[in-house]
Amino acid sequence: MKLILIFSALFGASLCLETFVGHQVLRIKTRNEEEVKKLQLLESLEHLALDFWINPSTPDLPVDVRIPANSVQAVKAFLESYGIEYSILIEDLQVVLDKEKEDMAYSQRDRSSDSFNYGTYHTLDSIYAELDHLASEYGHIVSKLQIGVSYEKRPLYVLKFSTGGSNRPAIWIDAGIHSREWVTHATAIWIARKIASDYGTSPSITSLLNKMDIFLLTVSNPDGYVFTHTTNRMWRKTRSKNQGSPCVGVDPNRNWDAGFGGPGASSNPCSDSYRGPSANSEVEVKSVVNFIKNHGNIQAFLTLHSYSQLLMYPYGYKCTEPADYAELDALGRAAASSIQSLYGTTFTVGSICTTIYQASGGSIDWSYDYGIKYSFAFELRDTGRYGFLLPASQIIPTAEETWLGLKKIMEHVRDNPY
Ligand code: BPX
Ligand code: ZN
Repeated sequence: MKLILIFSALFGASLCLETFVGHQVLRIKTRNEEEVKKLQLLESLEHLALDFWINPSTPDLPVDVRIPANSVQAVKAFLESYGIEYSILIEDLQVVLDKEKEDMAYSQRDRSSDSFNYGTYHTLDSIYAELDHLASEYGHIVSKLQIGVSYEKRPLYVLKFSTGGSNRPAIWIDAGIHSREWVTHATAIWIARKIASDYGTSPSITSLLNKMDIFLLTVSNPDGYVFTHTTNRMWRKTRSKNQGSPCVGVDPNRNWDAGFGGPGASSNPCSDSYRGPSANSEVEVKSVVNFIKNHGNIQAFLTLHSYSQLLMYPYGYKCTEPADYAELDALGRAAASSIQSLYGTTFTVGSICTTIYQASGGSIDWSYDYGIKYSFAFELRDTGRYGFLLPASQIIPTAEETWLGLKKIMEHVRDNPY
């Protein structure tokens, strides 16, 4: 009997979940290049197993890092020995994760109706079921397409919003390319319902959809997303096997054919920013590239990440301004002020390289160089209080404000065909 109990305790479903007991998230403020260099040295110490939520790049930007329990003392001693300032963002990550799980369980049990709760986080199956609900409830404008299958053979579904015409100019929106950025999937599905229900009532969306189509990929990295639910909430990459390495996965936002292999991506399969063996090696990336190329008339490419509250345009693989800098910057600022108008949330606007850090192989650099002028990346809430573990109570406010920013960009695209 005892043996059975121990057995089921060891192999029970809940124990497959990686724990983060005693993991701390620190915010480190660097004051000069020298201190940034020290953090980059810290990052290279693999035995510490640090997870940089924000990578060290310039002294202006604070760095957030998750530290496993048994590295916490060493990291603090390191920082203190160099006089580098830090504060504790999260005392014990597992406490925050337990709260998130409890919230999810609570909002899913005993539902008075079986309608989708937009104010909570969902599993992949639940999101996929809601895509079908939307396509049947709004059959006159919403349809579901499959653009490919993931590495682990899950379908990649895109919702198409269209009022007719053949191959109209279109807007692309994706979310969840990084699986741990849960508020992006939640925002995308909220936006799906918003687009569908606003058609015919909102003049702005009605005129947009009378002229253009919208394509929305709510879960760009379904294998990673499932893994964040079953095994490791902090998973970012795809789940593909890497030849000659025990480490799994490629950073799908370093895998696009734009400055591939350049600075701001890793060649180490164990890194969270591993670029992969070649551009488009990840089927999740290749499927989007094929779709965009086959479509032939995509006018905007908008991608949702979290966190940091940024609205960025190219480039990331280099630090020079794009040809359309003036227009993109002005439009980005207009979108940021629309976002701010609702709840006061402030977004910083600029190129990837000047705003967050140099990063090669990113999706919007590829889309821009491919000829899609209106290419933007959003980094949604927050600025680090909860980071990737944004409380579910902030999903709807986040979606509402993000929608205002997206709408501002989409209206500009509608009115400025090129
Ligand atoms: C976003 C778009 C293009 C290039 C880089 C980014 C930043 C993004 C990344 O490293 O891919 C940051 C993030 O969303 O993954 C995580 N974060 O900083 O919170
Ligand atoms: Zn991301």
